[in-house]
Amino acid sequence: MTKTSSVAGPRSRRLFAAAKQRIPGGVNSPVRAFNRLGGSPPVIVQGKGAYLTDADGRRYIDYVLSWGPLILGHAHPKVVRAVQQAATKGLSFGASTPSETELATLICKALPGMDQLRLVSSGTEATMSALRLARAATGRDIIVKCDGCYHGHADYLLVAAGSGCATLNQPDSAGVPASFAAHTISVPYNDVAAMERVFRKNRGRIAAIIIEPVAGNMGLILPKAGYLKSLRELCDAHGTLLVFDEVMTGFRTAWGGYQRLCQVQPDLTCLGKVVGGGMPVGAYGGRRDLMAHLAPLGNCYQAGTLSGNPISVAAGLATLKQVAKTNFYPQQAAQLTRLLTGLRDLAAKRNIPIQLAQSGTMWGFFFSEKPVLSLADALQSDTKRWKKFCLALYRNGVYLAPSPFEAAFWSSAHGTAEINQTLQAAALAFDDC
Ligand code: KE4
Repeated sequence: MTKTSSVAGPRSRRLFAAAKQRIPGGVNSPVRAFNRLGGSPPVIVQGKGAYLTDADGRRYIDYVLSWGPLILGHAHPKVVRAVQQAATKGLSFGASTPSETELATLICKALPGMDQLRLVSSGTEATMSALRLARAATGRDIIVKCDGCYHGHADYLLVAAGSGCATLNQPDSAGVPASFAAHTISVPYNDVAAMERVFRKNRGRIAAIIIEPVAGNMGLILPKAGYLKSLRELCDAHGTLLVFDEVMTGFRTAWGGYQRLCQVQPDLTCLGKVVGGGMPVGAYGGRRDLMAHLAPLGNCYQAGTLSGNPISVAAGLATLKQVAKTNFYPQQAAQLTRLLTGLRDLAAKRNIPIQLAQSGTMWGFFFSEKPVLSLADALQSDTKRWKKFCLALYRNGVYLAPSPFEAAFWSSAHGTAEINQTLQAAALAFDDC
């Protein structure tokens, strides 16, 4: 594909200009903006399998997959059919339905220690509700998170946050009164000593640690061996609840979530993305005694008009039934490993220092000589080289998040052809950067 000044073609540019008239920054979520790449983003008109098509008819191999949910790729026939069939029975009832119980049961059986869950409509609602529950159950106020982890945009979680906050250099958000964030403490990821210091200073006052067991919102950063187990032991020693934010990793790294791989059982788990199959679904759950604090059983209130929406639930059920098939995760992870091995070889041949990471069907990379274990490390990576590399990939038909502080994803719709095309594009991109 020839080099153009902008990634977006003329129609996309016109459409994006119109979007900016009515939608702040032209986007309904800041991560979609092209602030780090410059120019305007392709405006997407269709997704099919592993591919996106933009308004100018340009096709891209998609490794964003709607920021994680589309583990089967775009418009999977079985997911589309499930949504169509559900829609013919009505779009929303605001009442109990058989399908929401089926989805709750399927998820609870997949996550050890999850007796019950509540369905909500986004990851933000899941984490916000789980932490309110943790505060209610412990009677404590302080929440501890990690620098660069992103848990949605609840006021008190926009503290040293990753994802779009890191991308835009806004780790804390305007509009959040200091008093709202006063009970939130953030420490470096992968740093047990820092976490221990916080517990020593706040003995008996910490309601919960919330953590992404694999950090996917500052690029992809894996936990150091034993790190998550140390957090579990700290929580046990201090009567604090351990909350795994598996909105991204849940049913993405393994059936159930990363907790199945690392063998560390949190007290509460937050889910989203894959469990909705591309439709608005979040969930949070854990032990029955904890969930009993929730209204109408207890006095911890949480609600939602479209929670458990039957159309969204249909998409989630159809998706999970597909990934429940034997060998789905090992097969797809092995395919993704082929891609990363190819990328590693291409960079090595050009003496380009790159750190590649994978967890199941999610992956990431940094241009860095040294391993990246924390937000501070990620911020020191070569983001200038990342920009050139990413722009060249776009121009050669590969679609990645427009930020070095996001994870990338794989779907079962990707295969050998997409690996080969991606490596051809990457070879040109490595030569460009
Ligand atoms: P949502 O409210 O966006 O559904 O989920 C918030 C959330 C919570 N926890 C984790 C670990 C997450 O990754 C997210 C959302 N992820 C971002 C991308 N890194 C969503 C994309 C966006 O903000 O538009």
